[in-house]
Amino acid sequence: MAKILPGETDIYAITDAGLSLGRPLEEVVSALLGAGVRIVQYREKKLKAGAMLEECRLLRRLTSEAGACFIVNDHIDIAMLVGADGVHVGQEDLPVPEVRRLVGPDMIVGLSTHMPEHAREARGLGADYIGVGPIFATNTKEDVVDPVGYEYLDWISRNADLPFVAIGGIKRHNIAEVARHGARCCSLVSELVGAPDIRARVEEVRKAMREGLAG
Ligand code: 3NM
Repeated sequence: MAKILPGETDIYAITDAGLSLGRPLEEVVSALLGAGVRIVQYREKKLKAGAMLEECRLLRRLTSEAGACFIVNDHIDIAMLVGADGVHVGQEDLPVPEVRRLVGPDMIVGLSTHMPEHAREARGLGADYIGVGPIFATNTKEDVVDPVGYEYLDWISRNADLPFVAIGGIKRHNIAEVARHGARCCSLVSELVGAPDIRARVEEVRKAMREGLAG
């Protein structure tokens, strides 16, 4: 078990089998962890619950061995069954207070937010961190809201009362700019799991982010 929040680390990786160039989940996540990624979220929309449970058991083992934090998207039951470090929900999923009632005080609860109003509510609802996005257009998430651009990110950088992770369309060519707008932690899906050499891609992304943070 490793409870690591956005802000305590720079990269927050999210799985997506459909973007992983046909490679098995174990290979993809092992590469991410081998590259030093310290938060991994399991986010798969197309599998049945039984198959998800098996995959989450595997990721719990891999992340524990690596001392990394393991978050499950949406599926509170599976997160609890495998002893994940946290769960992540969206605005239209189970409300955070109900999630908290289920998972108890210790599990991390993350909430996707898309506007200052969502962010202002998040802490009172009991969220431990928020996602801020989509910063740019993305094809990775279905039913995604319009990009929030830098406006919301700039606002959150000045006003955040919770750790936050920027997400949505973040790539190695724009991450320095995202960091300059105040993001200390970025979540990337297609840019990482879709890279032919995941380790090399994580290093590239990290380097670009460091350059952005350095100003
Ligand atoms: N959540 P990519 S955007 C899972 O804005 C997810 O809440 C978002 O994928 C949000 O890095 C997104 O490939 C997908 O653009 C991000």
